[in-house]
Amino acid sequence: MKRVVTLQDISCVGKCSLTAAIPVLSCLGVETAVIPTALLSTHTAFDSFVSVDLSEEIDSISEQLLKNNISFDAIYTGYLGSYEQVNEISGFIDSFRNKDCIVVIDPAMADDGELYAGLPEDFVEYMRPFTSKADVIIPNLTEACLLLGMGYKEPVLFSEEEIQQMLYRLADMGPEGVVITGIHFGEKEMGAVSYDKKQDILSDARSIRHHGRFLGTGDIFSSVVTGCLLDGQQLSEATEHAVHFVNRCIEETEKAPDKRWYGVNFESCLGELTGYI
Ligand code: PXL
Repeated sequence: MKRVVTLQDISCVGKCSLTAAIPVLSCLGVETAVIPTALLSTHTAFDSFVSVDLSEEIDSISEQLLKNNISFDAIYTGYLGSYEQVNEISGFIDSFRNKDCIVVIDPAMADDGELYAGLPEDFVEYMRPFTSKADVIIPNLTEACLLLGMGYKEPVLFSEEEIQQMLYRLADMGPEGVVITGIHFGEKEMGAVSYDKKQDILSDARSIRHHGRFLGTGDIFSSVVTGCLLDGQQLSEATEHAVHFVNRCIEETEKAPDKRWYGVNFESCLGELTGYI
């Protein structure tokens, strides 16, 4: 069985980051180790929250894992909330990566043209060199613009040509694989685009467009891509599965009478993941 270590926060309530990544990766048949980078009462879209930074714990945890000869088939990072966390995790990657280990970085820091609440304004300056360590990066459209130093505009206003150039430019920054999420294909469809630099393959994956904001879907998306890559799938196939699964989670949420504003009902769909591997 493949083993991934995922490094991101644990939000007590919020249906995101580790509480989404663990069940999704487990259902994809991957042993899921975790390094919680921060403990939050809720994710940062709630009106108020407390956050405890766990950066200082990462070094001693790494040391113990190394002492126990533990290695990973993938290192997957998500939301990081401080410069210290980025620095510590950068060191973690240097210590644990090897030629058989794939590094997936979701530079989760912004959406809808805005940085997440509580992050420092210049956070992208730290995220940019960090993402160059990845084999695969999975930004949403806002994060892709930030990483490239481009202005943001409504997703529907990006042309196909512009999106393609963004994929190439992000791949030039280091990663072999780039997936951009939150792409609009006209008024009725949305999904993701991917570029596999080694194989020179561009692809897209689409589902019907849902209106509204669906928090945590980026974390679910990246977890599906990581699990499918560990299953040996091509980036385009992993992206196709992630778009399909996120669409299913949104459909289930929209039908639920108790739908929660802060996250999607991925729980109802977990059983479907076994069909992806
Ligand atoms: O889903 C991304 C995410 C993860 N973790 C925390 C967040 C967010 C987005 O707002 O605040 C703590």
